[in-house]
Amino acid sequence: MKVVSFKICPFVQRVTALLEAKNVDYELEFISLSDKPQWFLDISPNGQVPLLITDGGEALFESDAIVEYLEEAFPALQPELSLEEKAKNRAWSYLAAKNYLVQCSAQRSPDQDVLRERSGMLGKAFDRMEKRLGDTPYFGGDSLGMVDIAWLPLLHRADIIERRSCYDFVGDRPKLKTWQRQLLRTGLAEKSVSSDFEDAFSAFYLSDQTYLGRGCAVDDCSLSEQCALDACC
Ligand SMILES: N[C@@H](CCC(=O)N[C@@H](CS)C(=O)NCC(=O)O)C(=O)O
Repeated sequence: MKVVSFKICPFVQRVTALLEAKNVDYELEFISLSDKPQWFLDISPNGQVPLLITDGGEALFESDAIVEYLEEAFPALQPELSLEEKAKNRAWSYLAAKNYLVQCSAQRSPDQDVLRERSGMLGKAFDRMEKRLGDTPYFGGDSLGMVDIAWLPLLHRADIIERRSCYDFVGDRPKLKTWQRQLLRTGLAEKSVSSDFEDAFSAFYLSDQTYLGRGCAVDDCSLSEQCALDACC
């Protein structure tokens, strides 16, 4: 099967992370979103990535629908769940997906006020998850499940931002932080993106056009020295 992709798209990463978690082989085809190829427009009802082309040639769209298809088409990550547990997991997964673009826009904030406002919106979802998380390594217990996969793109990006700009979207949410570390330890974050993902991501979100990229969001970190040298703030 083939995933039509755009390198830094979190919706795509949710799909590739699930394929990686299930050890399913797939090809990737990257397209330009500013100049979408005609073959893509011909088969994509919403004109968006991810698009999954199955081995039978069916084009599946909308990441929610694609991951549900993959969970049913290949051995389930969590086979023992009741219908009610599955419904709840979908709801917690939707909460992540609804916030992918919120996080993208927060990362692109041009100044402090905008960052504060957008980060606050993402923070509401993070607060809800912080309240829900228990003491197990993964959302649903001791093994990886669909909610973990849905939240991976958010927590992976938050980690890159923290490492490269010192700004911490997760903040003072200890359970979310522990869960973030656990998910990153699985290696799925790296496996589900291309090898130059971090550079491509940083070039877009941590450029001199963004508040985070200019290194202005932190007073107390090793980057502030560089920031002062560049007089960027
Ligand atoms: N609801 C869609 C959202 C996907 C989405 O927003 N993809 C973006 C890239 S991250 C895209 O294709 N944008 C191009 C466009 O909307 O024209 C899904 O879950 O698959």
